[in-house]
Amino acid sequence: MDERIRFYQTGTFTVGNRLLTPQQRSVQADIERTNSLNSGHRACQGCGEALGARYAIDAAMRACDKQLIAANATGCLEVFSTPYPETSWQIPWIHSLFGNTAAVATGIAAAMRVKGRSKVRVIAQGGDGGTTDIGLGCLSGMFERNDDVLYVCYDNQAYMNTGVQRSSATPPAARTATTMAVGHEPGNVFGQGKDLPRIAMAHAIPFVATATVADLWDLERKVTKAMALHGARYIHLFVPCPLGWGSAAHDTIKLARLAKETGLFPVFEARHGEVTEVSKIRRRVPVEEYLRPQRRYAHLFGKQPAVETIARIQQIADRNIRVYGLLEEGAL
Ligand SMILES: Cc1ncc(C[n+]2csc(CCOP(=O)(O)OP(=O)(O)O)c2C)c(N)n1
Ligand code: SF4
Repeated sequence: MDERIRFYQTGTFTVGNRLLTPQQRSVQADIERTNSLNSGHRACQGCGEALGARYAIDAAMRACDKQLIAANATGCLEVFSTPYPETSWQIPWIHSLFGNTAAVATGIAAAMRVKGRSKVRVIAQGGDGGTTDIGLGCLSGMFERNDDVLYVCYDNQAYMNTGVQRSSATPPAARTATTMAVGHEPGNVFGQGKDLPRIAMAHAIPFVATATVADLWDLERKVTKAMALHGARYIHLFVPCPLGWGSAAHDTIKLARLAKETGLFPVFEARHGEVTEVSKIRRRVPVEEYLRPQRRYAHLFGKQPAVETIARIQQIADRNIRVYGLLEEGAL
């Protein structure tokens, strides 16, 4: 009798994969993986962005039979991977300006179409600053025209490459170089920020998904799905940054998992503007568990803990849980 394989048995990319059929195995378990972002780059130890990019781009390469071109916004991913004249990329890759990656990718896709090279697929990628702030106009245009590009945003919640300045994806209360932990309301202000996955969904494009580097199998699956489609597609990937967050390098995966399990970062998939799938929370975690290990929130846990601020952050998580229906039935 076949026995159902449990998540934890396949959650690793080493031993667990052997329990699966070759078709079900992760891209990284495949000896044929491309190593698109090869070793030798200069990312910090424990960089979530480097990890996410490696898995996302290798999955995309497999999905299109290695016929892939990537455009990359200025930012950590570009800087640590490609200090000219060196590069860690093993794929055709172009560095765009900080704000025009989506437009550059659109141009590449158009050129390939004109040349009749319909098998060549295009990815655009950038950080949350390049995506939610300076690149948003080009990205919205790409969505609105339904250009044939998959855009991946690596969200580390600030402008890391230039020294940790606030972006419109920086969460409330977080300390950055421009939202200091001083004054009446230390850290970043409470407010709407920009919820890029929802903004992408408002364009009713064929595919929008969120993912974290805590579940790389899910990331590969979503990239593979996105690559099977044509038109504008968007993946928003949560990538902890030890340097900017003041977290331990070995806590990157743990923090990504806690962001999901608290409800602060909802993991879901949407087609044509409608949510079609959510990753449920298996063990609900109070936000404090996620905030405490990060020095960017240290001011909340001084001699007098900022109980009210923590409660406001908890409200954000609770709202996400309610809006997206994140709690698994019978979750603890
Ligand atoms: C027009 C322009 N303004 C500012 C910069 C300087 N700059 C380069 S990278 C960067 C921050 C990138 O932040 P983000 O997009 O969040 O990516 P991360 O480095 O966090 O991965 C800035 C401000 C630039 N290159 N071009
Ligand atoms: S600053 Fe952050 S995003 Fe940039 S390389 Fe270091 S860990 Fe990665």
